Amino acid sequence: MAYGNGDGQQFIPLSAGLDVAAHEITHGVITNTANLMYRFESGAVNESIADIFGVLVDDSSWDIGDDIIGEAWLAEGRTALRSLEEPGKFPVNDAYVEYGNGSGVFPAHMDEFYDMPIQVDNGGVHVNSSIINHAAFLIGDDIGREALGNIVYRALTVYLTPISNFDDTRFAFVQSAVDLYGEGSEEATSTRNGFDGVGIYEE
Ligand SMILES: [Ca+2]
Ligand SMILES: [Zn+2]
Repeated sequence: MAYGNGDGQQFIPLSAGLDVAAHEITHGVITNTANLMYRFESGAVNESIADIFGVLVDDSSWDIGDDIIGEAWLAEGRTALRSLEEPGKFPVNDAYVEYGNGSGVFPAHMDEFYDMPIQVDNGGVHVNSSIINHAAFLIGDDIGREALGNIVYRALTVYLTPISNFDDTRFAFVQSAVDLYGEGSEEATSTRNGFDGVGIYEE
């Protein structure tokens, strides 16, 4: 695997972040399981699952990249790349702002979805991923990281496919929670609530 060395200003060498390493290795797991197509919503789900396992492996926070930010960004108050807990803490790349609602920050709800063309970040894979990320945070905050990991891993390996969109991802996570913990379980209820919380509702 190849990681960037960073520019020494915004980033130090990216392999210094356990969450970044876990994110990249999870892409290998995804490619060999659901193989979510790396564009638009399926690509954002791919990115989100890499972030989810990033914060499950590096469980000191719900932020991605908090160990690899360089002096220049730290001085500006930029302490990580993305946050699952509070996506809107961090700005998106300047080039992406025009496709959103004007806030210029990562989205945490479908109301804030960035409508990006394929030429720009493969249709927003690193941006709209924050919506699924935040659902995962809401679930994990409720039932714990271990149960969240079990649910997401089952969804990835049993239910998600190359063309799964956000609605399909809700179905996959909820069904996995029901399979593992039961229809009336707290885990199943929390999973439904997590997706409701980001505006992805039962079809
Ligand atoms: Ca982290
Ligand atoms: Zn990635």
